[in-house]
Amino acid sequence: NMQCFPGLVLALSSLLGALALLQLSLHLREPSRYGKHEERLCRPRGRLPARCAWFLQELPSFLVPALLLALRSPPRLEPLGCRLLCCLFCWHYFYRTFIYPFFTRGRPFPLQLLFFGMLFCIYNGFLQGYYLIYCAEYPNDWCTDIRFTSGLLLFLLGMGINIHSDLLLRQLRKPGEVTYKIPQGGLFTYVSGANYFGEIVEWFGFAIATWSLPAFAFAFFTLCCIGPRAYHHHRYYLKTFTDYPKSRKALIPFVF
Ligand code: NDX
Repeated sequence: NMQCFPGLVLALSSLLGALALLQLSLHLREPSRYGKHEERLCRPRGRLPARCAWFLQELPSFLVPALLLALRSPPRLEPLGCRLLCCLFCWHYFYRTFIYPFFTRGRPFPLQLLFFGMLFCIYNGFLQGYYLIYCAEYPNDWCTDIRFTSGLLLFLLGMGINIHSDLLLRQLRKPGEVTYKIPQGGLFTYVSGANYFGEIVEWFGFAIATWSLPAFAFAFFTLCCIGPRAYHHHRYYLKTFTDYPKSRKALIPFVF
């Protein structure tokens, strides 16, 4: 029977923070080599169709916490906050695993990155799920706490922006097309990385709602991982399209 080891949560969260810094130092100058930043385009070996790749990569982030939640015995019924928060996490990854991949028109994804991405999703899925189901303690009225309500609001807002922006990106291509165009509409009016902006807002909202070290570590990781990527997308657009909207920022509307 599993129980809470606070030392384990602290260790795994610190390692996640360290990975975030590693990620930042590796990718501040050079983007991760997938999507528009992959150089050797016509090398079909060592890649998987985007659909399979995103499905496999993100599946553990849904499965691991969902199983932890379902299999805990005795089931944790109190407080409501824990289950609700765990369900929010699973809800995002339900979208990312079972919906997003089936509509994506992305290029084939490098196997090597897929492997690391999967490892990451197992790690983070375990950390968030384990903490919420075995360790987190909330007062019974957590659902009315300002941290919970404001965090939840940010989470939902971020998720809305993320899903809407993913949709706008997908509509830039016809099925089978792999070319890049200038994204238009929604938050893309203001930033090149609208989908990333949404995802970052979402995970900071989640961190505030859970008020927990693992969730803040993951929000920080997300920022370090896709923040630089938004910047590289922005530079790519400026370099590729001479008519790229001049007022558009990289990640944060009107700021950066
Ligand atoms: N998966 C998170 N590091 C990552 C995969 C890679 O969910 O070892 C992080 C995630 C992983 C990474 C993951 C973790 C760190 C890893 C890294 C690989 C190496 C690295 C493991 C797990 C590592 C150490 C050593 C430190 C541990 O053809 P295409 O694909 O470009 O098409 C795109 C299309 N598109 C356009 N179409 C037409 N015209 C245009 N102008 C277009 N621009 C884009 O839209 C795609 O089909 C689609 C989206 O593309 P893009 O590039 O905007 O987003 P993408 O990066 O593919 O992310 C997709 C979604 C997005 O909503 C994003 O917010 C979310 O996933 N995401 C992505 C990455 C990480 C993450 C969320 C998170 O940290 N929460």
